[in-house]
Amino acid sequence: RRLENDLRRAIQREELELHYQPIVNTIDHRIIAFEALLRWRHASDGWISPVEFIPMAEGNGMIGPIGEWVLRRACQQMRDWDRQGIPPVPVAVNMSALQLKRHDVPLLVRKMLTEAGIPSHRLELELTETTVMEDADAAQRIFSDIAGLGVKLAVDDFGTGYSSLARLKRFPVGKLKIDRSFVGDLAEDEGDAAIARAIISMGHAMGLKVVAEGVETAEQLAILADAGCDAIQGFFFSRPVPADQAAELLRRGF
Ligand code: G
Ligand code: G
Ligand code: MN
Ligand code: NA
Repeated sequence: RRLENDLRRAIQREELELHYQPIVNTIDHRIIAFEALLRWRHASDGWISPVEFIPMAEGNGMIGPIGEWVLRRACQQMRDWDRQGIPPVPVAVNMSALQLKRHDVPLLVRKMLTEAGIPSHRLELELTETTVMEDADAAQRIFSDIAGLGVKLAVDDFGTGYSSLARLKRFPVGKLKIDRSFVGDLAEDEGDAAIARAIISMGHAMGLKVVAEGVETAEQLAILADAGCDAIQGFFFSRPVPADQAAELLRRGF
């Protein structure tokens, strides 16, 4: 397919870009991190969503080079912000299960951090619940090797998969991100509110920080604050924005 061929050339044509969405402290609304979200500006079709091209990349082997590009760009961006004297914040990068199948991923992560001169604790990797719960010993070894570097791990889209609490307890993760499907109707649906509160309590009981995604209204924010949710991400505060706008948000202290 045409798009698939174009994707192979997207990196060298410099059509890929990372946008950054703030993750803010629930209480004082200060930015505690950014999530990096990949964007593809296609020469003739315009912006194409990762929902479309990440599965394509996973199918044609491009996920390797693209994942490497994303890690490098995120680390270089942190370095650039540091050089501009902007207060340092961690950046979270999404990793798909397929990327993590490669046993040399921990080496790659370390290389990107070293190249950019960024301390490992500034980088966070978001893995979906399904990725984390993967059974294979090899996968679990890769996760613990990455965590061993000092890189933080977060479980993304939490609540949509099947979690073994025993595995979660053993897994070297520091953060749960409540999937936005539970946040959208938080103010109207008591069931969703109960699920959000349960995830927050369970996460805290396991010593984890809990972030809610997809927060769009003040009502949702108030319910999550009341439930003790640590941090908030969503259009209520900011959409994902290009790097220069993200830097501006940081400079203003938000
Ligand atoms: O902004 P939003 O439409 O960008 O993202 C859609 C989906 O694409 C989300 O599930 C997000 O996790 C995923 N995604 C965004 N950027 C990346 C990336 O760099 N790598 C991977 N594997 N997934 C990404
Ligand atoms: O799957 P993951 O959580 O990595 O992807 C984050 C996705 O959620 C991205 O597509 C991002 O653009 C989107 N997103 C972030 N905040 C909001 C929000 O407040 N509302 C909605 N509908 N989507 C959001
Ligand atoms: Mn994510
Ligand atoms: Na999510």
